[in-house]
Amino acid sequence: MISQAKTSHIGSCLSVADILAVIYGSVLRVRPKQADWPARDRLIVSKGHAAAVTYAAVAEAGFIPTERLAEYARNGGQLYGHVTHLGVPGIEMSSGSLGHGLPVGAGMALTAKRDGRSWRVFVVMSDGECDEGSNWEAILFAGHHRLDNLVILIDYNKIQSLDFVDKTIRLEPLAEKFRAFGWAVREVDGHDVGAVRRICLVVGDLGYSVIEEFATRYPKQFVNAGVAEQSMIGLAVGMALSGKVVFTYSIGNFGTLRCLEQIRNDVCYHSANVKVVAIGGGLAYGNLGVTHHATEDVAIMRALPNMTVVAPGDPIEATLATKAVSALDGPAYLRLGKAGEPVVHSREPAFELGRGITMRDGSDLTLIASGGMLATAAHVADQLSEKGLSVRLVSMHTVKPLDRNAVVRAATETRFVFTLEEHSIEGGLGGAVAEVISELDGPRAPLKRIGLRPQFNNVVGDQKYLKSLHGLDEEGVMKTIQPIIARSYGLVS
Ligand SMILES: Cc1ncc(C[n+]2csc(CCOP(=O)(O)OP(=O)(O)O)c2C)c(N)n1
Repeated sequence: MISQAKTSHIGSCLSVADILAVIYGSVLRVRPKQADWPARDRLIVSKGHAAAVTYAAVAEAGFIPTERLAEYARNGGQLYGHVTHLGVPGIEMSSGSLGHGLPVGAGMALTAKRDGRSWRVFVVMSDGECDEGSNWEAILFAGHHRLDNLVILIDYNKIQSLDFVDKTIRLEPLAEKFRAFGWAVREVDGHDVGAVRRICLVVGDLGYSVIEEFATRYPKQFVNAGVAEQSMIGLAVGMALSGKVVFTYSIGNFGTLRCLEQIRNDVCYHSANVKVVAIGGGLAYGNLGVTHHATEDVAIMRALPNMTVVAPGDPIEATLATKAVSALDGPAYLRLGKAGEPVVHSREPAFELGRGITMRDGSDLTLIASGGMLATAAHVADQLSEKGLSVRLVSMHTVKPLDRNAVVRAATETRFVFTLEEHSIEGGLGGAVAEVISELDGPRAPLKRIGLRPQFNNVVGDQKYLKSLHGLDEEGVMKTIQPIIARSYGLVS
């Protein structure tokens, strides 16, 4: 089954090998010796378990030498048992987790439309893959936007992992479902290579122009969260892999945790230039409930390779951080407040990702704060100074990569280190600082992580109220810090 948005095609075949042979062999406009040729057609094999035939087609088309096929699933080779892009020219996108390819393909097709480019996007999917909700979001999106440069080829072999498709989740009438979403559908025998080829070649001949519409409706480089969060990441990756810097945003956890696996596999693994923005980090959406609290997001994003994690401390840092992640070549997670946060800096500080801002120097203790806790930390620093203590205050706006030097200096030059964050004490800023300090040789200051208890809130409250319950208001932080200092070193009477 072959489908093209407002002109898309779908076909029946028992194996995807014939389809790939046709597409790589005579449909795709590509340059095997210049795999990243910007004007190339894009092919995404979303059913990544079809890796063996995909690599064979890539080799046959001349992207890699045939001898490299011996690397397939072999120790030390690069040809994984699921389709991988790393070290394999001719592969646009790694796959293996079903349901990722089409949203990315839709993002690529959208970019081509907006930029007035003539390249086309082909996505090879499986029938079992049609069970994935992310695909239906993308099908809806592509149909709505009439992406007539996007073609899905569904290997409709009627069998999926554990049983027949009909016995798992019935897809019929599949063609009609696509048509109802605004797609044109053709059904062909997938083994009839002539028929598959004829259908693929008509793609793009329909001349439906929506370029102007896109240019006016979408501000450049932004994916509007008008699409649901799963597809949003895929679309963004598609656009980023087509050369854009793309920002996605949603509130609380929605833009990160719902599509976590897509962020890992599609954004981070591809080092795609996607900036995931959370509006309302921490308890900003307090009384909307636990579902809206972003309280583990930093820990989870921080664990992802290639991801930069930024939680600016005030509106001035937020502006600087936005510019900095925009200029960064690669993925970033920008965790913002909900607006209305107090300004802490009296003038614009020097801002560099991965470098904490020392806002005041001191030798008794260091407060290291991220996100909105910077304001509280500044007030606490004032209070402690009034008591005669010499307080160092560091705004650690970038949690990853962490400013290791600033942490080491805090732990060796001052006598106590406290981290302050509106996030679970597990795995966020406190966790990151603890990792550095615990691996230090020699004497070092004790660390206390001040943050949210790692549990779901069971009472309703706005941000201020909930923060006070967790001891994250000024009074609560003082209550935590004072006895530690007094007990251990007698600095406070
Ligand atoms: C998100 C996700 N869940 C589960 C799997 C495990 N898995 C691998 S192949 C497959 C289904 C195979 O059937 P189908 O998708 O129809 O592909 P075909 O057998 O036709 O190639 C599944 C569930 C996966 N790859 N991704």
